[in-house]
Amino acid sequence: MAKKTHEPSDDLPQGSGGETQQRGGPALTTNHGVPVSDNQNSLKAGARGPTLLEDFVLREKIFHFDHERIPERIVHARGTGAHGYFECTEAIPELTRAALLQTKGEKVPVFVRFSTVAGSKGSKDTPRDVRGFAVKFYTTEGNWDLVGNNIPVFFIQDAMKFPDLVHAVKPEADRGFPQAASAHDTFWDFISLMPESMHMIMWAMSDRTLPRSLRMMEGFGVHTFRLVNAEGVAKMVKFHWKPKLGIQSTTWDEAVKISGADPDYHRRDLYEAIMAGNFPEWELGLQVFDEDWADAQPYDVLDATKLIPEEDVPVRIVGRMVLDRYPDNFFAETEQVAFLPSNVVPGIDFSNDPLLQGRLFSYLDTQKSRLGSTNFHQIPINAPKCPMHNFQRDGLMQVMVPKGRANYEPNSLDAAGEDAGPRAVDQGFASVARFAEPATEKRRVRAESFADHFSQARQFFASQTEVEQTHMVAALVFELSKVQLPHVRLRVLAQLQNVDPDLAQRVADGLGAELPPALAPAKPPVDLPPSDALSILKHTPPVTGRCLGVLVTDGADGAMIEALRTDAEAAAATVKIIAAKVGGVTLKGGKRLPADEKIDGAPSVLFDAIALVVSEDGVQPLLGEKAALDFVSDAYAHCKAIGHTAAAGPLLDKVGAAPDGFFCDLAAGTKPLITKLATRHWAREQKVKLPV
Ligand code: HDE
Repeated sequence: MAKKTHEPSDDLPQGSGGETQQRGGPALTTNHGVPVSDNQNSLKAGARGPTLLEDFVLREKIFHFDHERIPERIVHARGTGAHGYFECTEAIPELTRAALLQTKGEKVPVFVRFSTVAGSKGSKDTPRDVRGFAVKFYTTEGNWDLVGNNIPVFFIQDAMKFPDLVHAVKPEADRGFPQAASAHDTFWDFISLMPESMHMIMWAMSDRTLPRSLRMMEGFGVHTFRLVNAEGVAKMVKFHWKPKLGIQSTTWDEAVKISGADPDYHRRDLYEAIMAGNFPEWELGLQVFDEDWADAQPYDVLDATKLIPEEDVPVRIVGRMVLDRYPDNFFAETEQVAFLPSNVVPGIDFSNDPLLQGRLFSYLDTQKSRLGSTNFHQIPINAPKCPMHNFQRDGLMQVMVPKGRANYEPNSLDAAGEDAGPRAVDQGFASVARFAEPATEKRRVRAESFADHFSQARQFFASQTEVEQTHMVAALVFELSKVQLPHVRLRVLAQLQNVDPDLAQRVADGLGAELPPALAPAKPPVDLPPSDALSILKHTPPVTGRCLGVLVTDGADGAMIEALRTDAEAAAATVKIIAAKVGGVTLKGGKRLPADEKIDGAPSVLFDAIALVVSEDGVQPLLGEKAALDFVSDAYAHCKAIGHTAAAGPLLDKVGAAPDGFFCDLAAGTKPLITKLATRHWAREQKVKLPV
């Protein structure tokens, strides 16, 4: 290897062709441990001759690369995850013998994966979609996987329909699009023929499917499960995750623009928060009830299209979960993590929910095909963190090396002084008798108690604020406008009639369609009392974890920028500086301030509120910069708080941003802007949108 001194002038060791030949650090080896002498050049017959088959270093490297991808998940392919811990904050031995809920203060490690449902692995983070919320608890009695969503109900009641649902929402089979979108014919065709989906559709068309951050979503186990105590007494339970940061969503227009500006918006947000030490946190809550209570309800607790209003069974908080470590390697951990709803621990059991029962089969099966081996449980992210012994042996990619010859049981090898292997234990997992179903014949039927498809859908709509209802109408109008088959649109409208005639009329008006009569419901809906827990906007989230985008120019007031930063940090929020050039600006007084982002790389959709800290001279060039004008007009249209200096006037005027209660004159102080970081001025929406 020659050390050349001609360009490039830095100190990189170079080979004879000028290629960088790095040295130092641990030895680079093949997968079999053989040290490699050259990581730049394949073995050739002469400098310009053919490459030799003998080159095992090249062949191994390329062979491994060729197989780097594994099949993506059939659904929930796009996701991101984090490590953390679960801490029991209230011991509940009277309800469950699950080890992780026996002692207040006891912690177990967790791994969480958040996901979208419909898009493939490389799709954007912010489609209108349900989010997966899957938690693996590594308990002292094995792994418990709570594989839930950010919505407490589901589209279908029976596992038999899941492949149809997923086929319908995925890109259409003939054309291969649209990607990560439900706004197309086949999805709405299916939905319009599945009245049981209407409750979930209300949630899906609400702002819940446009989360501002994965840290600001609720999570739900969806199905009814059971808790079993040491005496074998079982209660029914629904699991809830309540985010410490409250729930917040973006607007649809924002989500669309974020997709372009930063398709990794949610994973970046999670990464940045954890790396900055702002660990996301949720409380684990339970709704516990018994079978007699369940039998007295007008809906069936085994029906995954129904929820239990929190007003009827309050959510009891028993633990908290903190995500404090981002994975070291995305593939090894987030991609290879395999969740199984069938992973429960002693003290937790299933219900007869037919959707859950189907899932108990599906996930084990999918993991075997996705990860390629029955030994997928040995991958570190999937392996239990408690002792694990059994007589299962061999298989593709077995990495454990079991000792001795006891690979069967019963055996008496111990009588000969050999290791006889593990034995079943009295305290092991034992299923408790399920709900007694009097009829015992085998039947393919849907229980009549599953037939009311509309009452809770109506309750959800009625529980929303006017703003949220308007967003739902707009979402339905948007999605159905993308449906090209007129009869499908009409059938959805006919279904919506059963949810709420006013909603149906508004959607019909938005489409410019005649409202058809209601389809006959299997069971006429009833009016249920509204539930505040179902609304996002009836609750005010904290400012913690929000991000302020500060647009600065030359001549800007450095003290004001510092004050914004100090106030934001005091509220556990962050600030990003945006300027015309990423090198930054020269502040009043001559000091330089570097920028975090260049203006066209950081549109205001990426921030919770904006501040325009500009000088009179500095603002002039921005008046001719579309990205700067969009920065302001989008923040205005998305109802965000706008902090400004007097010099920002021309910028605000040029985009027609008329001052209102969410305009903050920064000369009068920086704190008022920070207090508005987590909320929006929804009244403004009427000024920038046609009514729906
Ligand atoms: Fe899933 N689901 N699902 N699902 N699901 C999968 O498993 C399936 C359902 C959920 O981050 C797959 O590992 C069936 C409900 C999440 O890795 C697959 C049925 C809920 C994740 C599968 C359902 C979920 C999945 C695809 C109906 C909310 C991502 C890859 C019977 C409670 C987990 C995989 C992760 C993933 C099947 C219904 C949530 C194909 C058959 C209801 C969060 O096995």
